[in-house]
Amino acid sequence: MKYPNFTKEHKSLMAKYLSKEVFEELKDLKTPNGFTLERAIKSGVDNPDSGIGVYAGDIESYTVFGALLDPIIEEYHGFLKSDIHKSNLNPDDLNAPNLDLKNEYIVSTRIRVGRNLADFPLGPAISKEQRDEVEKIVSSALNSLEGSLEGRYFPLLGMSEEDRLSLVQDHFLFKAGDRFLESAGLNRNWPNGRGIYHNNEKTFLVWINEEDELRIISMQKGGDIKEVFSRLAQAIKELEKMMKFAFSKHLGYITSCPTNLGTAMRASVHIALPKLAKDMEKFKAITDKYHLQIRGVHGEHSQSEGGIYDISNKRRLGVTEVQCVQDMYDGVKALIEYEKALCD
Ligand code: ADP
Ligand code: DAR
Repeated sequence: MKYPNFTKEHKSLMAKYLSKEVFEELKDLKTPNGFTLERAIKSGVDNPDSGIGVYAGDIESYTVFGALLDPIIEEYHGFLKSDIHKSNLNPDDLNAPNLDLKNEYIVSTRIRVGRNLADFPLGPAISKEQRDEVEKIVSSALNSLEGSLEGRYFPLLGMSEEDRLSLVQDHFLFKAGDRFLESAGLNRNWPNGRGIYHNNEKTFLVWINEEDELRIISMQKGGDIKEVFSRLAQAIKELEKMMKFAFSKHLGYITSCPTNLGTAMRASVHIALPKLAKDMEKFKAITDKYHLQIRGVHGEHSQSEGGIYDISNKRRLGVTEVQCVQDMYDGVKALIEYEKALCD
């Protein structure tokens, strides 16, 4: 492996921290699953517009390639090698009375976590056989759920393109063909081993083998953030009775992308802020103050439509799940108050 030919366009944290010295230290190392530095950084080398530019192939990647990943995690999350991650999924600790009882602003609420099975590699290093085994284990566990979580698993293999596009358009299913995931080896054998589970009300969903082996999702129309969080917490508790997730005391829940480590949680609302949208400087000042991220209505790398924005927590590691949701809630409360003030 040769040192990558970085250009001035390569602005990722990987390009920033992969010095020649770190490269020489790591270039010949392999994890127990045979994952190499070359595979870890391929997405960031192929896609100069990457923000992070590196994916882990297994939990061991975070120690074997620590000379590169530790400074990236420290800069992105403000989280030191010596720090310990704490988890709290108790909805009773969330202070979140409904912000929008008249449904004037919040179109929908969605809270998701990423999870990976403890006894398997992560997506970038997993084999086809292993990924198919993950699909079998997780889908059979999901199909055994009862009560409000009861539903059905739909494999992508054999799904009509019409049904797939309809699920994507309804914001229920992941899009295919992300170039960052492609370079990271996360789209290998597509669509084998991928699919979606949803309960009968389509308020509880699980993606299998997209960027992580599970994306556990609770979502519904409107702004009852606490109800969405409570459903997610209940679902995670049920699933943890049936499978063991990759976790470390230092990094929390282990994910393929370092940005999702810790809680692996993104709590978002789709919210209409037509007045504030005309003052993006003020908009961004508020989202920065409350550690929030702005995305478009079709998720990452998409644009807003009709003045509706996807607003979510940015912090995932070194904060608890309750704090992630509280970040989002408190920020959305401030955004709505400012939007109302602009209408007065
Ligand atoms: P993730 O949240 O899993 O990291 P994305 O940001 O790409 O992934 O979003 C995945 C899908 O979830 C997209 O179709 C997006 O429109 C949808 N989505 C995200 N937040 C919400 C929300 N609050 N309400 C409805 N759909 C949402
Ligand atoms: N393409 C990666 C994405 C980083 C965060 N988003 C994730 N994990 N979906 C990058 O380095 O920009």
